[in-house]
Amino acid sequence: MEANAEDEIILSSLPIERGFGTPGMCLFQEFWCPSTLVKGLNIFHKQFQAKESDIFVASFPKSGTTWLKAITFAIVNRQSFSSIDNHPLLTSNPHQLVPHVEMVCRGDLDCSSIEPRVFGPHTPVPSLPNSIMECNSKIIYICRNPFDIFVSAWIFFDKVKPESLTSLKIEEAFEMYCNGIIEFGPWWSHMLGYWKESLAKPDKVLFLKYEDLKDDANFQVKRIAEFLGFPFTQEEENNQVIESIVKLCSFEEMKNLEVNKSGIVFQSVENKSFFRKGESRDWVNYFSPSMTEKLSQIMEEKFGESGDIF
Ligand code: PAP
Repeated sequence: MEANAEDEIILSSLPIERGFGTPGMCLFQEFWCPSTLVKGLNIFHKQFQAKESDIFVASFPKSGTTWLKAITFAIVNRQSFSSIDNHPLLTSNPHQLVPHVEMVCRGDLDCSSIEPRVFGPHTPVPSLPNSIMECNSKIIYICRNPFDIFVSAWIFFDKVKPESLTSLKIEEAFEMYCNGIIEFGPWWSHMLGYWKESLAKPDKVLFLKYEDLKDDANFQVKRIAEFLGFPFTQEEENNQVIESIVKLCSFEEMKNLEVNKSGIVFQSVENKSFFRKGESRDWVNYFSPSMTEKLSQIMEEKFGESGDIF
């Protein structure tokens, strides 16, 4: 069967909802997938051939993907770009250097032939291709406080949605979020899937938190490099290579680059929309007491038995 015919059959048989920024999302393999990505996801799931050296920067949207893509790219390519002055991150958005793997599979983005290849999936664990799980490729997952994810997502998707789609009021978006209805949601099963995988296979999956990166980026960058098999030498540490990567990838530096003020990725998304505040706990400026109570309850219910995920 041709891919298009197969896509149509899949799409027509799936439940559909509007997303935060997408007119139609399908419940595809138990998560909400923008219908425009079903084709890419299906190809990714069934045909993607991972290489041993591949690195996957996985995340639920708005958890710190852009930041971790930049850090990972800078760590693994530091021998090629030892001079920070002409580093690709100064002239390209991290999403151009570390492509959205579902879009690569859909045929919209090129993937680098340089190894290690670094990709950014938003796909939850159960829908990852077997080839990723069966080889020695590495997955780094970035998780963020669900309160901050909600605010970041509500604001981001409102900016990038098609003009024909009405804006969601915060109460409407919150209701959807609490029901797991958001691009790549439910967010709790996304996080739990990678959390459990990181506990079962600590050499395969590194589970990071946005808040920990904010607290001590130097320590986390060192930890990521060791996990990926690209540890810093003593000489590099003495030469402040870790600090220079942290600075290059910092919110303030990246937000103020010309490419991130004026460029576009994924055909129509402004690079600047990926850099808003870059802070933890901005949610306190948006949540009412009843929203706080409701989301806290959901987190207790979903994560209560999962130890210290938060
Ligand atoms: P994506 O999943 O669509 O790629 P993602 O990068 O995960 O988005 O999320 C963007 C959030 O990361 C924004 O958070 P905010 O809305 O709360 O501000 C953005 O500001 C933040 N962000 C982007 N780059 C950095 C960075 N270098 N350091 C810290 N936070 C960052």
